[in-house]
Amino acid sequence: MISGGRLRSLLIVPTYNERDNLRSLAEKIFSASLKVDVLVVDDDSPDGTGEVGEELAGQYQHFQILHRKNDRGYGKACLEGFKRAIQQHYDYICTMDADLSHDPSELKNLLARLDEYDVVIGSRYVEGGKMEVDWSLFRRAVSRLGSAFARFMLGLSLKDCTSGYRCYKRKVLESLDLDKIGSEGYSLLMEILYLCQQKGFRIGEVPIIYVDRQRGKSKLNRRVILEALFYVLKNGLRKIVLKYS
Ligand SMILES: Nc1nc2c(ncn2[C@@H]2O[C@H](COP(=O)(O)OP(=O)(O)O)[C@@H](O)[C@H]2O)c(=O)[nH]1
Ligand SMILES: [Mg+2]
Repeated sequence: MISGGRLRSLLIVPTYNERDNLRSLAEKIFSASLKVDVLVVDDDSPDGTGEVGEELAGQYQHFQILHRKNDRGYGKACLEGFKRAIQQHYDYICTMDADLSHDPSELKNLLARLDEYDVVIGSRYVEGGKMEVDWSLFRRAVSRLGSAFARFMLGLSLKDCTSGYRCYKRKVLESLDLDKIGSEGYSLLMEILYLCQQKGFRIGEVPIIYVDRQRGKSKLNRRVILEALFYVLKNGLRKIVLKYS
């Protein structure tokens, strides 16, 4: 499937119970004339997101859906999407949430910066970036402190380490041993950044305006927060031990 232009981009959208968002998202993406193919990776959502995805795949030529059965995880779904994107030789591989917190019309700003960077992060915390959310203090703290903690412990030089709005050049994902990546949930976001930084890839941030989801529920839970915290602690401590041994 060639989507205009010379370079092909695949936008991976992991979904779990996003039935009420998926159609609007597809409409926004395709009406913005973004020259991307879309791959939804659904974990057998009980609310029927997979069926909506099938309808959309029948309707839009540039929309595909991958159904994962008997398994769950944001990270695992993205990894499966990355493998398919590599197999299908996409040049640029992007990720976006399904809940419309990420504005599809900003994708072109991210893609444009791939001429300069290998990885581009849609960032809420750089100048011009914004969070328009009505979050609890706990939720704000998880997002802000999570990024700050990862930055400090892993030596990451980015402001927004937990944004799922990103674009990668294919060579970046090809260079990682995807089968060795242990993160199952959102921790993948930090793990990939850490690996990319170690490999010396150029990582840039562009401002995005992040809005609250209007429909459906967040899947952020204690389990995925703990997994991310554990990843940062384990690797941060390993880094310190290696430095002083
Ligand atoms: N395939 C898959 N997608 C998931 C899973 N958990 C979350 N997502 C998707 O990941 C994106 C971000 O999740 P969301 O619940 O909005 O997290 P939040 O923005 O941190 O509150 C959304 O598109 C979700 O549908 C999962 O276990 N499997
Ligand atoms: Mg969300």
